[in-house]
Amino acid sequence: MSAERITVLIPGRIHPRARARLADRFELLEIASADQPGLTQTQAAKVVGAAVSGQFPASLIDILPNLKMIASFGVGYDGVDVQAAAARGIVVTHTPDVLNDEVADTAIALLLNTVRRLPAAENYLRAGRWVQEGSFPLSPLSLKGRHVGIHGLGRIGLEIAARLEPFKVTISYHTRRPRDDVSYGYHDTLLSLASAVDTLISIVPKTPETIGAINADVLKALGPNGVLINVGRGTTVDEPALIQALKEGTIAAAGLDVFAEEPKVPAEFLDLENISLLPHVASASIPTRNAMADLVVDNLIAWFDTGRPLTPVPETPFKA
Ligand code: NAP
Ligand code: 8YV
Repeated sequence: MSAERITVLIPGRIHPRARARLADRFELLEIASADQPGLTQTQAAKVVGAAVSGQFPASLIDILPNLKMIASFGVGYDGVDVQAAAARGIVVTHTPDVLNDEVADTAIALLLNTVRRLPAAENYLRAGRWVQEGSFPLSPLSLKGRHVGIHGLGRIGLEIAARLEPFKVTISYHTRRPRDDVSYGYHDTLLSLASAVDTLISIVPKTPETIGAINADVLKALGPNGVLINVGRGTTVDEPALIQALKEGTIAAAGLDVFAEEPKVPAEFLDLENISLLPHVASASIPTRNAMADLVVDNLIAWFDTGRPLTPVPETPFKA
């Protein structure tokens, strides 16, 4: 198949490096929104590949009769209806591994920010309060001696665990299936993990099973010295339950990079002092986002040149 004649659809915005490299190689068809594609039948019939950062619903897949591949930006691909794609034999790819280090680094930074209140301390200095009022208050919490539970010990969870080891904390984890390549303590339920630890770091995908998994019971089990860090997906946390837990001291503090309805952040979070908030920046460095953009493009090129995608999602595995 000649790559020059292949039309690639881009619904919404995508990383500029991905767009530029795709434009070099393919004919691009860019539309403002996946929800209201506004394509003519002739345009829709031309689309063979797609590159997306965000939503690619079944309603869009349904109107593209010749679509063969969707390359999604990001390791989490919950915005793409993979079941609809798989049912049509459409390959979906994502961008695993190239962001593991960045996301794990951010998880550790968010943990320290949350436990030691470092952003609040910097704001205190910048506001001139050190001079006017004296030393910033001692942080009630410390990382020292903590028992950290990792919810999701996959590619990124393992990197988080590796970074935690030098902090001399105890590490345990919960996944659906235990790993045979680590010596950390395994818990077969999230509730059991939360009961055993005082610090919970969540790095699981958005799936029907994980939605609302960190609920009032899990937060209660984490306890009054408990710290919750979420760098996975916002939907994993029952946000109203977390707000209540932070207000009532059911847990001590939380650090969130992700939210259920981004970019909207519940106003109650902003009013709380025992929470550290980031606007979904865990992978957001120029080098890492460039690597993710390259993997989106390289997947499309590999697929159309060789018939073999580089990093397909498990739901649409490569079959020779
Ligand atoms: P991964 O390698 O697939 O790891 C996922 C882990 O979650 C596995 O250990 C898996 O183990 C576990 N898991 C899945 N479903 C579970 C469930 N219902 N209960 C308990 N554990 C479950 O994925 P990854 O590359 O580490 O990425 C993880 C997620 O992080 C992504 O899907 C994305 O949503 C999020 N993420 C966020 C950012 C950010 O910017 N904040 C950046 C990158 C990734 P089992 O299959 O054995 O359960
Ligand atoms: C990106 C992410 O922020 O890879 C993921 O799953 O959540 C992040 O790396 C996101 O994909 C940007 O659209």
